[in-house]
Amino acid sequence: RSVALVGAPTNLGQRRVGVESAPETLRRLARDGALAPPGWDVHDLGDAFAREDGFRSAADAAADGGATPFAAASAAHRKLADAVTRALGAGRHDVVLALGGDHSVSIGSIAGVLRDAPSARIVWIDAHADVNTERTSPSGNLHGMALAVSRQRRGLSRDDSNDFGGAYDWLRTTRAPPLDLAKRVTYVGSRELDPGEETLLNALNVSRFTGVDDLRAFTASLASDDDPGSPIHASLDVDVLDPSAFMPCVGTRARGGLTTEQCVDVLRALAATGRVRSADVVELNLEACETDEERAASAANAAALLNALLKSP
Ligand code: DIR
Ligand code: MN
Ligand code: MN
Ligand code: MN
Repeated sequence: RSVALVGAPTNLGQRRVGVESAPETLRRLARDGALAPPGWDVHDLGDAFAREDGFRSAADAAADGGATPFAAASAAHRKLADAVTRALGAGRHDVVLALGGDHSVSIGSIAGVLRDAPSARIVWIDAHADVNTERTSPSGNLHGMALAVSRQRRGLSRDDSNDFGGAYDWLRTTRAPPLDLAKRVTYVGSRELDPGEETLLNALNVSRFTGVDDLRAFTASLASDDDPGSPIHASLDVDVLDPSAFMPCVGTRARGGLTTEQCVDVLRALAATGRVRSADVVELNLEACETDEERAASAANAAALLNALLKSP
């Protein structure tokens, strides 16, 4: 079986430098044979855009008040969407993995996936819900708005100016339908929601599985899915793991969280459906932690999660 890697080396969706280097880290693990289980063949398709196009220094972020540079972020995401659609369409790969980068890259990968398969399901595995709009976002960081953009193609701007300066207008002219949160999205592991996100998800009645019992309920629910034919895109923010024990190297540490083993179980259950066609792995930031031990553990745990997504033939 074949897994394709597409790099998305960007930090534009948040303010910390370092997350743009994760594709290189994950590739190194792939070259060392640590990324795919036996029976899988790794095909590295390179980066969807140049690192310079997705990079902002900490000084730049401070200079512009930390606000997301939407035009630059959007241009990178558009290239990722094209790379993902191309990789899926070629039919040569069983699974396509987008390697972030911060979680805003999912705006691109989801557009790319929905263009290939409009009925795809999104499983959002993350400590956070990433469904803030410009109005509800406490941070102004685009990585916390990825699903809101995929859903509405607009950010409900704070000041009633054009949303994102029109940067995401291209989403309206792709063949990708807007993402229906209630019908297509399931949250796993979300534990730190902002007030506006909580209100929205409750109003739309979006499925969320958080605690340990919930995780079991989620894996059980996969067997009785009402739409077993549709492909699954797993969007994996590694901050879903407990930062104190398993994933210290992330930009936003949320108290508590899954053990690596719990997350592996969820991912294996997803893989066992045979429906996982694509995934993101995002937010690994080896500059956001202190020691070499933390870096080694975080990278190894990220690789363990990716391996669990690939079903043994
Ligand atoms: C927070 C953090 N909810 C925000 N989001 C993160 O900025 O909107 N998502 N870190 O992964
Ligand atoms: Mn091959
Ligand atoms: Mn996230
Ligand atoms: Mn997160």
